[in-house]
Amino acid sequence: MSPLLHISPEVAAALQSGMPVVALESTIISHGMPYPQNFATAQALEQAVRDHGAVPATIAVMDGRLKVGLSTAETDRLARGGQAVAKLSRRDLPFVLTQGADGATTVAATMIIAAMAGIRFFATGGIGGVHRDAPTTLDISADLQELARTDVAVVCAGAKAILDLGLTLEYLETHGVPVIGYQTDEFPAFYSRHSGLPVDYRYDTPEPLARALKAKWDMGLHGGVVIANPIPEAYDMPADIIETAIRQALADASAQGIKGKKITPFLLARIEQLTGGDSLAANIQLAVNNAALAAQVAEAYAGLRG
Ligand code: PSU
Ligand code: MN
Repeated sequence: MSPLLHISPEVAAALQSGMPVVALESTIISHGMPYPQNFATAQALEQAVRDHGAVPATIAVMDGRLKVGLSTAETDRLARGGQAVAKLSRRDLPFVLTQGADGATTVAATMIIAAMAGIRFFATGGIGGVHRDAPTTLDISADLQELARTDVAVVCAGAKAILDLGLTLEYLETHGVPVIGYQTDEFPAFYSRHSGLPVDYRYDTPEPLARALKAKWDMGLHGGVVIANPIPEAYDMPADIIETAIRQALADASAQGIKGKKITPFLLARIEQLTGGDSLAANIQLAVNNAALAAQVAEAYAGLRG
């Protein structure tokens, strides 16, 4: 194990004994939601993992340390810090590390640190993807390249509908990243259950899915997997309402010249305002739902190895 890693005693013990462990990211805390809902959500995600028989490992950089498993005080620091905390992707990790600073890890950076610790399952809200204006801006999330190379399965509610979902799926196909629908044939669109776009494979229970993942990695087919888990029915947002809010938010971002890594946090916050908080409630519920599923798949996978 890398000496750069600082693994909490609880997570270290779980890894040692082969118990299922689920990684959780920290950008969703610092950049994806406002305080204090972000703190409450971080706690709820950990609880959902525990309720389904696995150990949560929230990942971040704190004081220049790669942390796997955060204390309540550390989670609170990232939650209160909000946009002032650095947002870290693959390119940023060595610099924040050696500067002794704090940083919230995106899907890409969380996958890297999870893999270093030997954690194969990770739950979040939605992965980054190909932005709608990518043909001119080339804005494609580094999450997709990470999925192409790092051996972690990411449970998400699809990709945020602020993206071009069709192009995101094309990109994943090119890079050999399987997209699995959990109890669905359709790639979910984060705030809503439907996109009209097909997934590659559908599974309805954790165990056969865990076996397929084991076969992939046993074959030496490196890289991640997207496990797409639709938002629970009760929180599914009508596609026209969310699409109207997204278009407005995108127009506002463009008018204000927001670009690069600031765009995703800007859009999430703007959509929350435009939907009167409904999108935030949906985001929290879908993330908790993903944490629960990741724990179940991690448990099934641990059972195969055991
Ligand atoms: N999903 C959420 N909220 C978020 C994100 C995902 O529900 O805030 C974050 C993730 O950390 C993801 C990042 O990796 O947005 C993508 O940012 P970008 O588009 O700049 O790559
Ligand atoms: Mn980007």
